[in-house]
Amino acid sequence: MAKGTVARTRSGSGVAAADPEMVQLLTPEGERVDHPDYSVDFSDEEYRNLYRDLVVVRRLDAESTALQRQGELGIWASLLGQEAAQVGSGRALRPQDMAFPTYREHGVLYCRGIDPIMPLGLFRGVDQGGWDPNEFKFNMYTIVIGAQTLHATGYAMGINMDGKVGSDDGEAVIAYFGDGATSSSARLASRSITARPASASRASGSTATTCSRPMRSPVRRSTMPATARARPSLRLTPTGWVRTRRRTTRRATASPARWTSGS
Ligand SMILES: Cc1ncc(C[n+]2csc(CCOP(=O)(O)OP(=O)(O)O)c2C)c(N)n1
Repeated sequence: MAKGTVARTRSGSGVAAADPEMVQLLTPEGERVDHPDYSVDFSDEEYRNLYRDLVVVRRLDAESTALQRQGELGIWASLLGQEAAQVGSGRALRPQDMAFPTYREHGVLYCRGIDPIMPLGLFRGVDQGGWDPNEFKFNMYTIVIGAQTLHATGYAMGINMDGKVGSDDGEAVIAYFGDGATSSSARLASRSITARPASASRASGSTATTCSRPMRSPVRRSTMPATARARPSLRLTPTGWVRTRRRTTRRATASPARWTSGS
């Protein structure tokens, strides 16, 4: 801990004054700093347990990477270098809190008590992962970049409507995503929906998303399915997208009424 150094806090740009401040407990140089509300005082055993978690998830990751190299897995999304961010946030969650991972949060999965062998089925292509998200409060891995930020936002809106916030038995929601996802349309839409993007960054990006006000606009141009924008010959019907006669004239697609009617 840096002596006499106080943790930095700042409001995110464009965030209303009532919004929570970002709390930063590590300097960019990796130096621990003190904070009156967030001091950490672990016992030796707790430190040993956290360190054990780091070693275990790195070992599991190394083994899974080896399985991928041997052709046993089609692909493996390694957590190498993100162990502390995952174990730290995973162990900070209470049982009732809900986590929305990408495809790389094996350390958080481990902290939620899920058998760490379960993601191997997904990466081998034989199942979808297989754990019960409700039982473990850990959603299924999400391959579509940024999509889980919308799922987390909707979930946060739900617990907000249920009044499960601001008390000891209140629930928190955390969504993980990489820096590439920050420019995905899903992430931008979830950000525009949420009132309080109280957030923290992991080594390669994660954000805790909370929500306390409704969506501003139910349909935004940027959230239209890419297929609808790129393929005006597709039409949305109650049973899904159907292919229609390809247009020969250029039509405006800015109006939702036009691109959904297919006329
Ligand atoms: C909507 C969508 N577009 C493209 C991809 C292909 N894809 C898989 S991983 C990846 C990179 C994601 O980068 P980042 O969000 O930084 O996460 P990282 O994997 O680096 O943790 C992309 C583009 C995808 N899965 N989903």
